Amino acid sequence: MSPKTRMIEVRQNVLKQNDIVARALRERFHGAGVFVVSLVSSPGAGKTALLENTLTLLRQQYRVAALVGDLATENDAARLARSQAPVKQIITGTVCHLEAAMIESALAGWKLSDLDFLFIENVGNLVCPSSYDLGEDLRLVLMSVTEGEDKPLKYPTIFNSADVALITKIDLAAAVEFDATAANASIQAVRPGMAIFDVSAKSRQGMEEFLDFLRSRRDVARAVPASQDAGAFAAPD
Ligand SMILES: Nc1nc2c(ncn2[C@@H]2O[C@H](COP(=O)(O)OP(=O)(O)O)[C@@H](O)[C@H]2O)c(=O)[nH]1
Ligand SMILES: [Mg+2]
Repeated sequence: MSPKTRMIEVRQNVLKQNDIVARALRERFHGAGVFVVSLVSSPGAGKTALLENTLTLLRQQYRVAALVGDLATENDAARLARSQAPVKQIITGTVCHLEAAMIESALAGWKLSDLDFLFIENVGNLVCPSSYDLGEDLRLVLMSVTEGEDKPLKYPTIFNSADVALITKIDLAAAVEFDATAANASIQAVRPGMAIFDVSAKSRQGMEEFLDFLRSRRDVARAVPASQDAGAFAAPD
């Protein structure tokens, strides 16, 4: 057996184990009636800024909480905690993505049935998080106007693993001569029909439409029996 064959086998086993934990998490989330939304993007695309706003605005009406993953520091948890929502930092050390088992451990001590929404900010990375199901109902992929319109073409896997795209920092679009038509075409080329929201965490442009979307997706998810919902995530090959 070559070392390469062995590496592939180990990777398949890790992913399989993750899928088992993720499936159990998804059933637990659904049983508790909590709608779980994860965020993936490159570092600095604006996940924490968007999430801080989301928690602050949704908290007026819903019970919300967040988990946030980074290789090091509790900086993002401190930013998110300004919303007054319960927040926990997951420190991954050298690991470039969150795994379902990390979510399971981080949830110890939290009563899920006390929550309407749980948000999970993944480690900033456009490659590693794509293969790991976290049991979430909805995965958002963020792409900021400063990153280049062709990012979806360069990193198709992460866009394929997500349900919805958000174009962030839209307040900076004119300053960086952002080409919205090209960006939308890149996303649609990789994932035809994908819903796209333009948002700014600074000006809050687009936030209400985005929050309305989250509310309606939660209402729809809660109307579906748990048995029909399990295994919604399709990890890319
Ligand atoms: N102008 C502008 N800056 C933003 C926006 N969202 C985030 N930023 C800035 O972009 C940087 C990275 O944001 P952060 O939320 O930490 O990104 P993350 O690494 O994806 O969590 C910070 O300096 C933010 O203040 C936005 O909507 N508009
Ligand atoms: Mg962050």
